[in-house]
Amino acid sequence: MRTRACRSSLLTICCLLTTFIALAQKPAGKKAPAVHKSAAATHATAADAIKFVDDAEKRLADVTVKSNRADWVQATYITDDTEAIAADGEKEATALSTEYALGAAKYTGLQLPPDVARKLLLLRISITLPAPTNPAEQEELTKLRVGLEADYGKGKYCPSQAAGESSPAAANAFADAEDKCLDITALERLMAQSRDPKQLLDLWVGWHKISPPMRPRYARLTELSNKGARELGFSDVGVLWRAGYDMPPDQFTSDLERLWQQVRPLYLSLHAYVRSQLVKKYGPAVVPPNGPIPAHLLGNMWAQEWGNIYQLVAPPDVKAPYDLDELLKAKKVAPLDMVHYGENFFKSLGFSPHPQSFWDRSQFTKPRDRDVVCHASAWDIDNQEDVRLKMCIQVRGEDFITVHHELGHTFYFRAYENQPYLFKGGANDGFHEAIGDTMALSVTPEYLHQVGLLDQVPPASNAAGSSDADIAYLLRQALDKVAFLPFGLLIDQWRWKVFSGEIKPEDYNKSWWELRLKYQGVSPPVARSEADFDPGAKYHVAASVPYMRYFLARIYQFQFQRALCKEAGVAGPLYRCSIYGNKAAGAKLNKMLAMGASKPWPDAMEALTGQREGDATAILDYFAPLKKWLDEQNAKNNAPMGW
Ligand code: X8Z
Ligand code: ZN
Repeated sequence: MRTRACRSSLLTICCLLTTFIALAQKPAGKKAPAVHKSAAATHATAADAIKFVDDAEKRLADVTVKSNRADWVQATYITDDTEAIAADGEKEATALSTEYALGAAKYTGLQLPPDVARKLLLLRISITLPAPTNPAEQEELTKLRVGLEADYGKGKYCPSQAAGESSPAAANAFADAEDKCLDITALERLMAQSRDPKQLLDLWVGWHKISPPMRPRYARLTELSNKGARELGFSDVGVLWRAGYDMPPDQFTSDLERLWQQVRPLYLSLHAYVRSQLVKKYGPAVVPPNGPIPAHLLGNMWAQEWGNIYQLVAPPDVKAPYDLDELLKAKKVAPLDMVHYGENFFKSLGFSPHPQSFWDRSQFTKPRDRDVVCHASAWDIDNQEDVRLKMCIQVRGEDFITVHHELGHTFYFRAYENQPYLFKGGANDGFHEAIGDTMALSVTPEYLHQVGLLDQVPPASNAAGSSDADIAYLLRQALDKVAFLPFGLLIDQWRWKVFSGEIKPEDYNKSWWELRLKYQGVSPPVARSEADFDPGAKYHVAASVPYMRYFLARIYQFQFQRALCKEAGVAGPLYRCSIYGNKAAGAKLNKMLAMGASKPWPDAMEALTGQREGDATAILDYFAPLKKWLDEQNAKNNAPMGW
């Protein structure tokens, strides 16, 4: 039933036990409406509960398929009409889900078959933005959500002076842009390529102008969805989101802190090293040697992944093993070929190919003639065969990895297609986000050589330790994987506080930058104020897609890879392991994927890894040679740590 990965799924699957939901449903201070009449009070029987769940599965399946189709058309053709149609579909689906979420409470306290009990629990927590029961407010909320996502999709920056004094890359992009306006795809490309701090600043500021108009609507969306959450018995939407991890919400919060503390020293080493290199490049007036890194200099609009500045921070004496952007271009790989590489990877593990409809109905590249939501996503339209990918693929390494990420979702959809409707979902949402990334960890130099993209494999590490090529590869990987960790963690720290009321609308921007400073050690490149709304310039905030899933996925994917490499019998360091072509690893993975959401996530984790918890030792093992190298470099350069 998890229909859209990387979308504000109406029915995002999560899992938990009765006791956890009881703990989640303690409205703090605010009185929840009396919706929870227990079985004893209503004289409901186990047979009633079974019938209720059966009905819910049938009706929700129907209504969500309709809503998915409307959402698909809207996301791939943004107009006022498609926006209205999508909002209508979402309204109907939300109303029905709310009805079932409220109704499920009637059966608490009954002795039920475990799968029925689990489905009832899932029904109660699976609405991302619950709407109040009042139809007018339902309509208002769905219009707000769809409208905010559409605004993001339509967002553009139209520089007043086009090519003028810009770098050659910018000049080309400006020349290409028919209307001299840059959408997020073009802006991302420029942010990745430009090394001119003035131009980077201009692009950064330009994009962040799309979001101030979202601010009042975002505040209203928060108010309405909180009202919906309270009607369901949760004190706010953040508590509802945290209830989806088979443990009490507070325990989930401390578990995240445990994981963050495991990886924080690695992040600090990377941050210190990158900053010291950026000081060399831009000078201490632009990059403070002891302070936070200005957010426009890291090769990415949100400073969330830093791989695009690899060339800037790579030590001059260490040759990069390869540049995936260049390999793809040299081999004349087209966007569609990139999807075929990804699909072939899954096929090599024993997965069935995607049906023809996937190739016919997906959006792989940006249409020339209309606004679309370019942010990549994977769709399960009909809970069966009709899976799709929506991207604006550019031929570059970053998108090669994103294609694998998205296919992780679509192959997960297919793997659990025989589960009953309410169990069609990831073990938790972090699992869904981790599968494709796990596959991309197998995109090693050896793998690229095997598939004909890389002519020569760089020398492997020797007995004495890691080779230069290994360090270069690991640094490139860390700039994406490790740099992302605090970003992944902070987005929902912000939203949870917004939902709980701890952050008020008048402090939206200030608190955003406080968190970015605290966790990431980055700063806004120009002074910001409450006239800005920088969170809204990030897709997942505008579109109301929960984000903690990506932090979890960064931890899980290394655990999954460690287990799969063991299953495949691949010896040697984890970072050199590719499971490409290994059917035993594929079978083990499929076993976990096919469980869908039918069991609490620790059971799924155990099926693949033998462990029952998130464990950052796998990511630390993977990067261990790099951590040693970074610490040596930082000591040699007298690079200060922290900010
Ligand atoms: O949104 C995504 C995917 C779709 S689920 C492309 N990701 C996050 C982001 O772009 O912010 C993948 C990594 C983090
Ligand atoms: Zn995803």
